[in-house]
Amino acid sequence: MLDYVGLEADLDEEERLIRDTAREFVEEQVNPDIGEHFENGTFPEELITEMGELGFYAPNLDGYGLPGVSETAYGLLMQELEAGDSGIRSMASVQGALVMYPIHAYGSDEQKERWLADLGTGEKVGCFGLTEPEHGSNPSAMETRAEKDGDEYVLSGSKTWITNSPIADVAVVWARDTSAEDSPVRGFLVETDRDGVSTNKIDEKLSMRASVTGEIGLSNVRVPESAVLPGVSGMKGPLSCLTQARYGITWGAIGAARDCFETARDYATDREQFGKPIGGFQLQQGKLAEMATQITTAQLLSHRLADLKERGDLRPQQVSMAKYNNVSMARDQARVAREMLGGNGITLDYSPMRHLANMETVYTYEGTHDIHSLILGHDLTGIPAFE
Ligand code: TGC
Ligand code: FAD
Repeated sequence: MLDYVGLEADLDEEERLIRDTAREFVEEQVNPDIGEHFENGTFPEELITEMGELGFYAPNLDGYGLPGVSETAYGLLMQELEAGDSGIRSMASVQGALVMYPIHAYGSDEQKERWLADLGTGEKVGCFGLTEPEHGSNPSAMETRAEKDGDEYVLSGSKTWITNSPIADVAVVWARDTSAEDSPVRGFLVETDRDGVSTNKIDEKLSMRASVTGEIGLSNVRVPESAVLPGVSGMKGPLSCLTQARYGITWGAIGAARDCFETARDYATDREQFGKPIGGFQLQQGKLAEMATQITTAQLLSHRLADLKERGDLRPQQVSMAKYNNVSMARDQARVAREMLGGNGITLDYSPMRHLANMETVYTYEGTHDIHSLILGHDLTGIPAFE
């Protein structure tokens, strides 16, 4: 596997073990059927608990049966999962970074006891409801409301584009608490079988097909006060979860790009035209050289982020830079790999076109490429472009 500057040498034993476990899981359990799932628009749901048993959900957190592995190990895990398919990495990202993380960081002891172990094993599935039909890039304009009524809250509104909502047991729903001054955004743990909750599936996606995406309809849904995440108030709540998930995506995108590179290199050394392997022509070598260089640069960025995160120095803007660079890189390189495979490249027999289609979503979710460029622009100039 591509490791041009020998990053492997700096990994410790646990990091290698986690990477190898995930790589073997992808080779044996994901790769054989992923094309079929992509074609059918289904997620391999039988893998949800298996991924839990293998410790793929939030292993970088500790307590409640979670091992607290290094941020490098966590990143390598995301990289290997997305080398299989972005839908598999999304499953782990949402469950770990967007559902377990907020409960771990901001939940009450009771909420942690109730949910973390079951989410960690995959016995329960969670989803993260921030985006609304009219508010995607600017979630702070959300319309979903939580109104206090005695010792309950009544939630109304709708969320859309929610990964796993149709198969989730619990949704972390972000809503404005109208009972408090200035109606701050609060997080609510909403079981999806409560009266008034609907989770319709969004069909006919042309990207991220091996992942379930849906809506969350909330029609006067009553939840007890104990469903509120007590430890956070304001947009910092959801945005801090996004930083965790975006960090994983910076690694995941490298996995998808690396799989495209490996596929293109194998194909180029095997496929003959004009009497020799196409990989012997300078044009094709140039493409492979560019691909390897871009992937290696992205690897270095994510490894650096891991060190900063490990010592508590990572800034969200640095994560934005890596999401901006690495996902765009993976999208570009998937297209180059696809073209190197000629006509075969447009089929599901090879991975690049599937990765390329997935990258359209990854480029858009967790903050679009444009939004990350504006976050960087704000950081670099001190002038916010959003206002
Ligand atoms: P702003 O006024 O800038 O900040 C409000 C408060 O939040 C803090 N903050 C952050 N904290 C941690 N991480 C971050 N990334 C943070 N960004 C901001 C900030 O310090 C402030 O704290 P405090 O204490 O001063 O109150 O917030 P804003 O509302 O103006 O945000 C602007 C903007 C555009 C950057 C933000 O809205 C944004 O990132 N928009 C993009 C929306 C987005 O990424 N949505 C993703 C939805 S979830 C998803 O796509 C999941 S897909 C998962 C999968 O399947 O893998
Ligand atoms: P918009 O915000 O309407 O943007 C449309 C275009 O305008 C984009 O190109 C954008 O970059 C551009 N734009 C917007 N604002 C500006 C600006 N100020 N300056 C310049 N250009 C701008 N959300 C969740 O909450 N939970 C999930 O689990 C989840 N999973 C998802 C899964 C999939 C498969 C997809 C496709 C999306 C998912 N999302 C999820 C939603 C995702 O985060 C949003 O799609 C994303 O934040 C963009 O919002 P939008 O689609 O409304 O686009």
